[in-house]
Amino acid sequence: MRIQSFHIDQYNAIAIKVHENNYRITKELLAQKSIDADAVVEKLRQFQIAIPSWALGAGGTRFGRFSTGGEPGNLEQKLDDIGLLHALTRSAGAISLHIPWDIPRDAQAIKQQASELDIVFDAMNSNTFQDQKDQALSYKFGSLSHINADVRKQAVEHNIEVISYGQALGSKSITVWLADGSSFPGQLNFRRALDNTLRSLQEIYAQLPADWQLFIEYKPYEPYFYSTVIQDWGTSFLLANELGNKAYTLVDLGHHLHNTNIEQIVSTLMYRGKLGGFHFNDSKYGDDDLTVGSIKPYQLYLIFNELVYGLENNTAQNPSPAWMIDASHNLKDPLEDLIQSLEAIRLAYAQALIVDRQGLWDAQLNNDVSVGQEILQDAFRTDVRPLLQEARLRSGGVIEPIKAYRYLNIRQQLIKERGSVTVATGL
Ligand code: LRH
Ligand code: MN
Repeated sequence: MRIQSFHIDQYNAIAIKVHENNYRITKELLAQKSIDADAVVEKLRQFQIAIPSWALGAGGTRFGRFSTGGEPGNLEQKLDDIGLLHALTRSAGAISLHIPWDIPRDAQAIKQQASELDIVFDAMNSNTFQDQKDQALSYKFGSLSHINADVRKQAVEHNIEVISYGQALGSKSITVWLADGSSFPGQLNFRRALDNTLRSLQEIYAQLPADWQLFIEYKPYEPYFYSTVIQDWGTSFLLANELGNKAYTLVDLGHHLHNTNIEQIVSTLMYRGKLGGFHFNDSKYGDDDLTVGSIKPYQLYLIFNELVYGLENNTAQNPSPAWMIDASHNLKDPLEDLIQSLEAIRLAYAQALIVDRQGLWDAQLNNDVSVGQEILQDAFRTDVRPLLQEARLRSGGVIEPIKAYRYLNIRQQLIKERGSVTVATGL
């Protein structure tokens, strides 16, 4: 299914009057604070977020999986679904592939289809946390950290193969997340595991094209429940510094122990120019991979507050981070879930863009704690949704994507085209 411009116009005709009034009011309100609403809208139009190729179907847990129907059964259909998201929101202009779940059989054809949909290829993802049926050696006891050099070699070669798939598609980065770890004290020698991991990453880094980046994703636990080799930002930061200036730390919001101050981690990584990118999602307990902003929207805003400040004061030349979603959909329609995640990320960004930076800086200089909070929460409590709607409208998208998605009966169309039993590869 492809969305045509008449579909967009048909829906916007319903919502335009109310939107124009809301945008005029918001523009005046921000002008009183000498904030140029149009400038924020332009920044929002440039802000594109990568959709994970592994999150376009109904995910599952070990307790079960409930199909959505009309799920994409191959990479071409996944690209079409991201094309639908991008047509509606004009903010999903990138895909992040996971190999081998989404091997591009015909890279040229996939690249052609993506460019027709105005989609680029963001970070590639390797997978040494599952054994593939034709695999010689198992990753049960690790991959890049494995005690057996042949297993490490197999995992290094897989990552280099993933880079070559990415080169064929025009991607410029690879994310390495390792499940490697242990579930019982005494199972692993921490030092040897970390040293093996560093030397394996150095072999991969040596094959990284000059204009590529390598993102090292950390996670405290799961699938193992006593130790994880790359457990926290400090370990990822250590490895990225050992590797060189093309290596960075990737922050998955769900990969933190309770009440971790993630916005401070973001500030610290940018302080040394080592923030590579994000896997946006939300969580209440573990790595729940829930809709972004559905549980802790204020934390997401505080993270963007550090990002906007860090990019406006980029002394360490931190590159523009990779903006990617990493979520799993067990209850909602995957496309509606992703639309809501895109909205939450862009709301937090817009709120961070309207913070009175000079006022906050002065309050901090004077240790005026109350005013500091007042300034931060004033932006968070400002309804910036008309700015996001205006950005979509100016970019040829719809004013309200979820309502348009329902109005255009997209899921029903997909079920008619693909049936109700297709299962998308991924989590
Ligand atoms: C690990 C992770 C990683 C992916 C996987 C799909 O929890 O966040 O980013 O490879 O999810
Ligand atoms: Mn992730």
